Amino acid sequence: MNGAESLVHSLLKSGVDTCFANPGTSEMHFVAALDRIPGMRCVLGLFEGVVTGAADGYARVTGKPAATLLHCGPGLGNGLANLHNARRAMSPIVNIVGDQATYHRLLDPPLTADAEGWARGVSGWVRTAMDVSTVGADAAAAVQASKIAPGQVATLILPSDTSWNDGGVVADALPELPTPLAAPSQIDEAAAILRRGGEGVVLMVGCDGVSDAGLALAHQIAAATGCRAMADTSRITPRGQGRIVLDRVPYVVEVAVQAMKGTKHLILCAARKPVTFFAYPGKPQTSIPDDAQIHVLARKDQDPVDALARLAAALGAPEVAAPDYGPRAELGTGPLTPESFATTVGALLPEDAIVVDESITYGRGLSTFTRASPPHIWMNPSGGAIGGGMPLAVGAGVAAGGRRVINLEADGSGMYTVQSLWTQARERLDVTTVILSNRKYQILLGELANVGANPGRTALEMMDLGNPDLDWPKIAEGMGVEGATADTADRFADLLASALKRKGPFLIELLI
Ligand SMILES: Cc1ncc(C[n+]2csc(CCOP(=O)(O)OP(=O)(O)O)c2C)c(N)n1
Repeated sequence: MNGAESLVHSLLKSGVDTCFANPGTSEMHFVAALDRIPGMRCVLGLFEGVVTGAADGYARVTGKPAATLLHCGPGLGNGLANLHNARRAMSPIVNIVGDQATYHRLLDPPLTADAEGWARGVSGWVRTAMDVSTVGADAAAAVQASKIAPGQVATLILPSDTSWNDGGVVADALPELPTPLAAPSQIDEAAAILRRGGEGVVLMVGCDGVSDAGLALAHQIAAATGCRAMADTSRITPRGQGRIVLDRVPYVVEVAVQAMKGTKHLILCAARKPVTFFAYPGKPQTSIPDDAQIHVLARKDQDPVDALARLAAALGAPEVAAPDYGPRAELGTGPLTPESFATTVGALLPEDAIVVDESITYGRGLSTFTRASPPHIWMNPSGGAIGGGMPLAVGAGVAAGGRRVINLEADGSGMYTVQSLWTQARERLDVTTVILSNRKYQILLGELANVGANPGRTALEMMDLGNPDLDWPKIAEGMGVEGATADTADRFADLLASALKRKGPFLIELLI
């Protein structure tokens, strides 16, 4: 058995059965091993940003890692932005980077780069497999590391000689490391604050706290004490009728400051104190008032659901039903507006849908108008690196098991990783993509004003995606995905209703 074969066997033994790949010469033995070993689903992405973003989307839906297969430092480099998004989402990923043979690396051939160094910025665990006999054990260790709470990227660099040499040894799965529980003092401190009353107290829940169980407990605590429960970053957000939907801190600084005004105590449960996306001249860096006290109910590496359950018990907070979000949104009619777009999505969202939201500026009505839709899950590219949405939809589509993926995608962001459509066609994924074609980097026009810059023609041209206009149905068709254009809400409703019924991918371009 060669090293590559021991790697594939060991990954399978550790429960990793899906690999998003873009291989090169140094990965040929891994690819050849896949022919001989059944059980690994291998999905080709035509750019490494698709590969890494898809592994993120897969992890978010299944809760378990997929493997990637990337080629040397430059292949890893192409995949870094979406590994960054995965790091921010705390997604478990076994990130495999093939590299130069151990003895050839010394000659500094063209594709040689500091792969370990590049990996380190996005990975919680990095190892280079240096000997064929330990590649299997390295793979098992990478899977174990990727699952350490709250989840992380584990990068295994694989020199080609450790792949092709004989002497591979298959490793058994390593046990999942237990997630530490919050200390009693953490629960006591939060309980003491909340016993004094919930006025001015914000309970901020993140990571796996944003799960059905965690959200129900946060809602229970809020109902019993009058505090405000809010959500921070998580891999996915369960939403819809019958579920608890928590507010988030808004993006725009002034709106965020207003929303968080009066906060006296901020209780963090696997969450971070909110900071603004950027600094702006003369504006605050956080929406939390300076005199607010911070309390840590659970760190990110501690179990947030357990901490919430113990806090609810300490407070004697009884179970409460989810609020009724009222009637479902109705189909939009007339011109396309953020509202008619959002109500149409809300009206048609199928039960158990997986929504990948990279709608940037046009999605501002979505959270309101999808609240009363049937239960579904929601995800965003968590690290703010645009171009995450379409790859997330690929990974979610591979993991979906019959569920529908709806990717709401701003046109500028979509162009970063547009090759995702080809993988969707090839794998026949049930992904419906809605492109929000404003032919602008709209959000940056707002940011110009926010930073106090004074734009002239050249500056404005840097935010204009027209001249030439992108023709999305043609782009999609060229990659094997059928598409159509809508310029009214009625036409959008017709197209979305029929796209959601058909098998396989479809793209709708909204001219907004
Ligand atoms: C990887 C990366 N590159 C660049 C940016 C800067 N950036 C933020 S938003 C944006 C444009 C977004 O335009 P689009 O996706 O069309 O959405 P719109 O603002 O028009 O709604 C850019 C370039 C970023 N966040 N991430």
